[in-house]
Amino acid sequence: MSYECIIAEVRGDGERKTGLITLNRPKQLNALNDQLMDEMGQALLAFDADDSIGCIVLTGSERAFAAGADIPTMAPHTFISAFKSGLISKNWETILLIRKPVIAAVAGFALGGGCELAMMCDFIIAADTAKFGQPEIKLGIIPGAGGTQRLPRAVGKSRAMDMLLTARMMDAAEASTAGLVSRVVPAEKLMEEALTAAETINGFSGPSVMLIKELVNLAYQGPLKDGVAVERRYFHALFGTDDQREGMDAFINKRKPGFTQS
Ligand code: DAK
Repeated sequence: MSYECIIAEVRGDGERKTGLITLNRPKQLNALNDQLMDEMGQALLAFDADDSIGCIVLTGSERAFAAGADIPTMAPHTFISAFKSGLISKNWETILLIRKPVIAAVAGFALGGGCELAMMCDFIIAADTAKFGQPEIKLGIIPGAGGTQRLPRAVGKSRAMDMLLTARMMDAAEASTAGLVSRVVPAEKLMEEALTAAETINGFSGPSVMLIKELVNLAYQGPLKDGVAVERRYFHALFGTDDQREGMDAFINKRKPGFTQS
């Protein structure tokens, strides 16, 4: 299939190969418009369905992974037109349907929807030139593709609030310390590193690889509220144990507790 806003290629010479998708709107710093998102979705689904492909790498240019959703396309929308047309929602989450690992290889800007797209990948390998940010607040909007949800999970609440509220960018070194990216490499080694990681994964059992992806995502995506609700029930349940009575009585009577594991 031929695409205009992306390049889709197969790399590697092992039994299982790597699907490489390169975002390709260099003049707009790979700003994400409908056509690009449609094409990327089609390429991802095609690689996922192809048994000869074990792993997918998603990348941009040296200057930008993606500088966010395409601002001139978004600008004229009203609430009603955005709501009724499902603005951007309709083709943004195809990547979440992909069962094979998707590695983001990020150089340059990964901003707004670009940062969100990288965070929807399974892990991020960053060039030392990478800059991550959620600057939507400067446009009078907020992130719309999971930035307020995935960023705190990746870097913690305080840092996420800082980035989202001040619109400051995080460089590759900080992104690594914060846990947003798995490794930082010299820019000129980015593709080699990402393709080698993909090749390593291609050498393992496909079902194991896919199950690991599914299970890590289960751990990662479980809503905090559900986890806290389960915690609350177990907390209540412990008031049915002898050890709770013993522990609290011991504290109140200033003695050492004798727990009976019951
Ligand atoms: N859209 C369109 N064009 C963009 C762009 C963007 N996001 N970012 C950059 N460009 C274009 C510039 O307009 C410029 O075009 P020409 O003037 O040359 O024609 C060209 O790329 C080069 O940009 P600059 O001249 O500005 O280059 P600099 O090196 O000076 O600055 C920059 C690079 C990345 C710091 C700057 O361009 C910048 O601040 N760009 C905007 C970044 C931004 O605000 N991104 C967030 C956009 S909002 C949703 C899903 C996702 C979203 C929303 C909803 N749903 C699923 C509902 C996402 C929203 C966003 O991402």
